[in-house]
Amino acid sequence: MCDTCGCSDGSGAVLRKPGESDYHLHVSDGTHEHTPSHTGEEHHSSANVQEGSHNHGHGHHHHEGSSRKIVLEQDVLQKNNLLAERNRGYFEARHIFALNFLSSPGSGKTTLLEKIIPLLQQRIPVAVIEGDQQTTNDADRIHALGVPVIQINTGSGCHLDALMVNRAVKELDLQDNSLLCIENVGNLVCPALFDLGEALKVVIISVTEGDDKPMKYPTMFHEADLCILNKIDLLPYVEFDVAKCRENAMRVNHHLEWFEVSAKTGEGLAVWLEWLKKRLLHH
Ligand SMILES: Nc1nc2c(ncn2[C@@H]2O[C@H](COP(=O)(O)OP(=O)(O)O)[C@@H](O)[C@H]2O)c(=O)[nH]1
Ligand SMILES: [Mg+2]
Repeated sequence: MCDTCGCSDGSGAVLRKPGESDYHLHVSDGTHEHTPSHTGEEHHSSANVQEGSHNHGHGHHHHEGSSRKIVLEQDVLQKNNLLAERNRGYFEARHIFALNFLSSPGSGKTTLLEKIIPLLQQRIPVAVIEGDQQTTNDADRIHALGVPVIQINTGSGCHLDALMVNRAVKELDLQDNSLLCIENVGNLVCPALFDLGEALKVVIISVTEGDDKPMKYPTMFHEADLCILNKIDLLPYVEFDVAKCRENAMRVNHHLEWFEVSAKTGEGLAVWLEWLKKRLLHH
């Protein structure tokens, strides 16, 4: 149970592969089999938490609910962080450079991957993990490029977590000295909190979303290593102040690398790819 956002945990997620309709693997950390009573208690507690924190008429319950919520939230994130570090160690040992792509739905994560993978593939093997609540649509799009890809369907979950990535990586035949692109579930809130073991977090915003997003969702921009402003081909048609958006993003995180691109026309991609190639060399 994710008390951060109220969605279900990794145990609800399913791995799927494009073109393999029989392939269907449930993500589980095994604790359900070994400690059923404990797990049940946890779920029971979380239900109480929700009830307590929404029931403002009962002050005592509300207080009790809030304090339990903090404990559970720390527990969930701490467990995730431990597994994320294991993923990171595995990636480092095999020289796999992992990028975690984060954005609202529709900012252009998949389009960007479709554009850059054919260019990167000439230099480095690429594999992709796709995250969405339902469908293998994005994995199908990546599969068409001929690179290894696996889809994680999170069901009601609104983010990927380290366990899902850990399981997905075991199902992908990753090569040493390769690039792993992880497309997170479209959401600017919860995915920011869940370390997957990636080398870099890449946040994408598009010019149709409004230039105030870094101020409204500071955690995401604070956690990100680089920000890609996408759909700059649409700038003549929308009200979007690029300088203001960048300034807002930098205010939240002054280490943030900033790139402006159009995944549709390819404008700006060369600059970003040059930067990425340098990072790959030093990896
Ligand atoms: N005009 C324009 N449209 C884009 C661009 N990048 C993506 N799109 C469109 O935005 C929509 C969502 O893109 P998608 O890659 O599926 O977004 P995702 O949900 O973040 O993976 C699609 O209709 C894309 O064709 C871009 O640079 N310019
Ligand atoms: Mg997508």
